[in-house]
Amino acid sequence: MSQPDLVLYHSWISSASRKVRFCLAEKGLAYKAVKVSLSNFEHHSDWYKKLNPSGVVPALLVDGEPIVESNFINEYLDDRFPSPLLRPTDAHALYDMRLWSKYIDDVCLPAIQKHNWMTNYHPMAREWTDAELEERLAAIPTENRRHVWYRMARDPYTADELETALDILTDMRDRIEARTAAAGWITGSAFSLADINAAPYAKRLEELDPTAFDPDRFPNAGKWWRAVSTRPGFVAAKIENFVEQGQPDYDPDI
Ligand SMILES: N[C@@H](CCC(=O)N[C@@H](CS)C(=O)NCC(=O)O)C(=O)O
Repeated sequence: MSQPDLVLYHSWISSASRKVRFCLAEKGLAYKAVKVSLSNFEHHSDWYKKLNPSGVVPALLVDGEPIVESNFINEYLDDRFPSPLLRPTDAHALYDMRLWSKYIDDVCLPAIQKHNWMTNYHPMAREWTDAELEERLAAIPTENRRHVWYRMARDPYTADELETALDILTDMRDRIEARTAAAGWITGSAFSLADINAAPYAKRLEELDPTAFDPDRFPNAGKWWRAVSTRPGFVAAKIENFVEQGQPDYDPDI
């Protein structure tokens, strides 16, 4: 069977996009990457909301059909292209992989977002006039993200909120330290989507706290992070420094 046509609408610095790039690379799948500029609000444009009605990246077109939600995209890829298999076959381990991936999306994403958005979007959004703000908010399809963009413009995250967010990511590291004690991977006995889905968060945590994966203090998590971040798939996915990769002129061929 020939490979379907895959087009990934993504942002280099988006953790959810990074998860999908990592999965595509691990599977050796060829795809076209289309950059969606978040600072130019391309993700809130009508054409993009037809691909992802939530107005967030990523979206993957499979033979022209959009699929969304990075956890589900990665599972879809594993269903459709099972070699190499990236999910455990044991029912309980599979359940655990899904629970972990939901935790990453529900808990770690909003935490990382606080730091990323204060760096990237608050300096721009605070300059908007009330009329500009109203126009921007009107294009955002979900209440949750309207609220976050409002906060970027008028009510930035406080030092306490940023500290709590970092604590959440540090707790993720502690969970990884405990989970990897048995077999070196987050779920079950092999590298899986659980590891892929956590990797962009580990990368960003290490940038915010360079000691986060210190192998002397966190031997299991340190070893795990070295194993994950040196995989050819991780390197091919270009999960790189957030600030450098967030520059408008960063757009290498993938
Ligand atoms: N649950 C979604 C989250 C997607 C998401 O939040 N994407 C972020 C980047 S990591 C985004 O598009 N942010 C821009 C915005 O909300 O305006 C997924 O996993 O695909």
